[in-house]
Amino acid sequence: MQVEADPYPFELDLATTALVIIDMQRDFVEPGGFGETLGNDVSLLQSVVPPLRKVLAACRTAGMTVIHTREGHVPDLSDCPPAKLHRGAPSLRIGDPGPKGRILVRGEYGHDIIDDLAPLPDELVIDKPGKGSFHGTSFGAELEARGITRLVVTGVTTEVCVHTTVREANDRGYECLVLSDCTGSYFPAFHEAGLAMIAAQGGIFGWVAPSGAFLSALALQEVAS
Ligand code: TIU
Repeated sequence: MQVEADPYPFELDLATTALVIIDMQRDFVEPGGFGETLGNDVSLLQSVVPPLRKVLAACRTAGMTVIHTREGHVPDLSDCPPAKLHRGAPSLRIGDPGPKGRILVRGEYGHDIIDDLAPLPDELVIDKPGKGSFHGTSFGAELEARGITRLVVTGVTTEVCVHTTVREANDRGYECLVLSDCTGSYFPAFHEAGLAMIAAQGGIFGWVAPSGAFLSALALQEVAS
């Protein structure tokens, strides 16, 4: 089965494909978290939630591997490079107390994934200190252990953690399909440009498709099997 995608159809093989949901945490998509401390309008990310809920439900029904990631740091911030901690002039820094707990710290309410997309107990959650999902994590080893070679990538933000993860994955030999309406940015122009960069040059980093195209292929796959 194939997903109609840019720049050409993406081969769908459920046994070797994982749905990856990047950083759908309160810290990024709700007020009072890390995203807002950086000066962003977090309401811009809300449009990602309904289509991503549908995709998550469909992937669970199809029995696909589902992996969630969370960006954040251990409570003593020993895994937060000073360069990240001191960057810019946010209203609150990583580790400062905020309305949803300490900003971007593991175990805090704000650090966790939003209720609408809460992981099931058997789904893998990768805690990552950086923007990419491979750096400083067991993500690569977990994919290898499961025989996963293809990633359907969703989450936030398109040009930061989604892009970094797709670039890291692409260099490691993974085939990545990014779902355009299941990713989002605080900067709509960056979202559009970020998606265009992935599919340009014959798919230099991977493929891009709307979730509808992915869901159609998934439904056909289930009928066929
Ligand atoms: N600031 C921003 O756009 N994103 C991040 O800091 N992290 C993620 O993208 N998850």
